[in-house]
Amino acid sequence: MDFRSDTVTKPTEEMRRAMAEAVVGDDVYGEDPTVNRLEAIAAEILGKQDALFVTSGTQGNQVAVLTHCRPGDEVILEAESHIFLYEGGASSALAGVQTRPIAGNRGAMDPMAVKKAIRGEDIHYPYSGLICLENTHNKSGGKIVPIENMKAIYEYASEKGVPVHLDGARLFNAAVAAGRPVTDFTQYVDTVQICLSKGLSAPIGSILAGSKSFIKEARKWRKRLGGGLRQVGVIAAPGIIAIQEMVGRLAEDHAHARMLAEGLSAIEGLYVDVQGVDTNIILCDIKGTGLSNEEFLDRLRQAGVLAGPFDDGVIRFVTHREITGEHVQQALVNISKALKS
Ligand code: TLP
Repeated sequence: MDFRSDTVTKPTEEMRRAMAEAVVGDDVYGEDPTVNRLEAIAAEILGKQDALFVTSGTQGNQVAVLTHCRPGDEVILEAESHIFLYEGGASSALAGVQTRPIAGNRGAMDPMAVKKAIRGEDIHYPYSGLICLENTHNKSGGKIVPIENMKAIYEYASEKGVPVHLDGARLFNAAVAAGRPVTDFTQYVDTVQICLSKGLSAPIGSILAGSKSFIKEARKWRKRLGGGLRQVGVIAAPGIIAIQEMVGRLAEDHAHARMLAEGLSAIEGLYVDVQGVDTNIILCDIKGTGLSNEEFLDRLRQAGVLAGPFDDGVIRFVTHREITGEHVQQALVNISKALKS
């Protein structure tokens, strides 16, 4: 029972068949019909003019930073965002930008703090090149950043002519849990990256979407990064199934996450803010067990349950397509036993 991440989901049988049967061509020449179809479908679903198939969420975010910014620009982002914490400093290493982290609340930056952080004209200052949002917000436990929050930030940003990019690795989780179309979120950003390879279960790939001119330039950055692939329809084919057929079922993952959160919080020594579980990520405080993260994870592993370290004394559990309701029940029994022994 692997709760480490929704990235562990394997392609479905239908996806494997689609991979085998995909009609392909050389995508660097723009001649792969399957990639072209995926990009058209994704642009339409995300409410943007155009879209680009990229290898990973990290590549999508970094191509966005590279395309929006010039070296020396400043990127305003949430202090625990994936782009800031988990992309190996790529924004500095590749785009040559500096980052301006703003502390958030449940993953949401205060729009007034963002407004204040946007630089005015002064010879000493960097240009504010980009604002990055993340929804759902991973580090705060899969929280949905409210649409009104995105709107307020977008309005300030637009006034100042600063573009807004959304790391929407799990945007469909937010949309499904909020019961809102995904375009309700994307209307308040200029560009968006979504992952096909997380809860949506494709084996690989992300989409970067935005205006026609932005995607034209982004395509060039992807090429510069060595991301211009050839008969890549074989991996775009499962992406089409992911974005067209796998979104609705994310609600199951959210129900399982709730079930797991409730069960974990009933185990002595564990604490979960059950009401705070918006989507498929659970943060479990284990300090009450007196175990270190390593000891705790080791006990779970021996009991057939995998989870991931997150912070000191905090373990992350993620639900996904390969975790059923029975798995959740079984995992709870096993965890409870493992902590008693
Ligand atoms: N997140 C992974 C790890 O990198 C932490 C996970 O298991 O959650 N944005 C967000 C919000 C993400 O959570 C991730 C992956 C990415 C971007 C990067 O996607 P990939 O792994 O495709 O580069």
